[in-house]
Amino acid sequence: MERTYTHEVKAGSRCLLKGWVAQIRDLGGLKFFILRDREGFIQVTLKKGAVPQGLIEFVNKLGREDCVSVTGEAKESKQAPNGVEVIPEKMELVSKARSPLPLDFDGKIQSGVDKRFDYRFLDLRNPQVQAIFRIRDKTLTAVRNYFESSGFVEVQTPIIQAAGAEGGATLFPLIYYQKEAFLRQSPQLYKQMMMASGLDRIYEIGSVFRAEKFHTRRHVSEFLSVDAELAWIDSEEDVMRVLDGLICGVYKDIRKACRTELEIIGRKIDVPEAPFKRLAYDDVIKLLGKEDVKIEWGDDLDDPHEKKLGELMAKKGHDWYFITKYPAKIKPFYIMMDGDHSRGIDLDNQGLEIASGGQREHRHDKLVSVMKSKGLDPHKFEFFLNAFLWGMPSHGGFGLGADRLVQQIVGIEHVRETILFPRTPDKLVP
Ligand code: AMO
Repeated sequence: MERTYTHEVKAGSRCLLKGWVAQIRDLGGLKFFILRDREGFIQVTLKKGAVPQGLIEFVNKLGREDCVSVTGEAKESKQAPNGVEVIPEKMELVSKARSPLPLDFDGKIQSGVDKRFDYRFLDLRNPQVQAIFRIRDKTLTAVRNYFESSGFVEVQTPIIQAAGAEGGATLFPLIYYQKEAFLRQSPQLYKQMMMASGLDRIYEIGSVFRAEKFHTRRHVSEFLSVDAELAWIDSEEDVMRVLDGLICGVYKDIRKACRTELEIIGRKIDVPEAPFKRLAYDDVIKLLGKEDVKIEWGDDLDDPHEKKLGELMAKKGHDWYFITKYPAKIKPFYIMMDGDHSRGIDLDNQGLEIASGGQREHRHDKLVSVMKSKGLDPHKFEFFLNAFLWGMPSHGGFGLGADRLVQQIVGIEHVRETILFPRTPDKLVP
C-alpha cells in the first residue's frame, strides 16, 4: 500500500500513515495518539476490545516523537481534530525517540535561540517554523519563474575567487593550492563579464559570504544572493523595472501557492503595486534632515536611517521604494558615476534594504580611472577588465538578498530565522 499523508485521509478508506507521535492520551479503556507528518496531524484511536490487545500494548510503550507507521481504516469522528480518526490494524515502530526532548518545540516559536539552532531538526518539527521554509522554497520557485518568463538565462559562476568586488573588510580568505583565494562576496565580476558574452540577460541564485563584524537583525555571514545582469540598457531605470516585476511576481505567486503556510504563521500579505516609488538620495537626506537621525550628504544609510525612512515612506503609502542617484563616493567602482552622483540604486521594503544595483560603467578607460580613484589596482582585475576590451554593451543589474526577501514576506524580526543553519560570527556548528 502506498503512503498516505494526513491531509489525504478520508473517512471510509484505508490508509498507511508514517510520522511522529506528537501526543498520547490514555483514558483507560480508550487510548489515542496524535500522529504528525509533513502535512499535519491525525488522531489514531484504540478502543479496548475493538482492536487487538497487541496494538494496545504497542501504544502503552510509545513515547513522544517516536517514529511509527500505522495501517488502518479511517472513520468519521466528531471528537477528533479534523473530524476523522484512524482505527489501526497494524503498527510498526520505525525508531524510538529519547526522553526528555532537549527542546520544546510545541506551540509558538520559542525563545532560547541558541538551543533552537543547536537542535534545528527538532525546531523544524514546529509547523510554524516549517512553514517559513516552505515559503522560502516557493519564493525561490517564484523568482525562477519570473526570470524564466522574462528571457533570463540561469548561470553558475565560481564561489572560489582570486579577488573580491565588495571591499577587503568582509572577505573570507582560504588557501587554494598554496595561493590565497577568497569565498565570493558576490558574483559581481563574473555576471558583468557575461554581458560581453552575448547571453544578454542572466541570473544566478547562489550562496555568497561576508565576514560581517556586527550582530544585527539583517546580517549573516553566508546568505543566498539572487543576482541579475542585463545588457543593452538605457539607464538604471531598466534595472529598476526588472525589480518591480520580480517583487510583484513573487508576492503574487506566494499569495497563491502558500495560503496554508501564511495561515499557519498568521500572516497576511498584499501584492505591492509597481512601479515602486523612485526617491533620489538627495531627497532622502532632506527628509531625514528633519528627523532625529544624524546624517550628512555623502553618508551611507545605516540601520537607523533606513528604519526612519521606512516609517516616513509608510506614512506616504510606500512600503516598497527605490533610493536612486547615490553619491559616487559610497558606491563601488563598477557602478557608473555621474559627477558627484552615481547610477547606483537600492530597493528597500519597510526600512530594510532588499536589493542593490544600478547601471554599470561599461567604458574600459573610465572604469580603470574610477578603480584608481578608489585606490584599487587595475592589474589585479585584469581578467575582469579584459571583458571590456572587445565590445562590452551598456549593462546593469542587481543583487537581492533572498533571505531578507523571505524575512519580509513572513514578517519575522531576524533574518537568521529564514536560514536552516545560519552562519554568524559566533555560529559555525551545526
Ligand atoms: P550588496 O552588498 O548591497 O550588493 O548586497 C546585495 C543585497 O544582499 C543582501 N545582503 C545581505 N543579506 C544578509 N546578510 C548580509 N550580511 C548581507 N549583505 C548584503 C541585501 C543587499 O541589498 N554586487 C552588489 C549587487 C549589484 O550591484 O549587483 C552587492 O553585492 O539584501
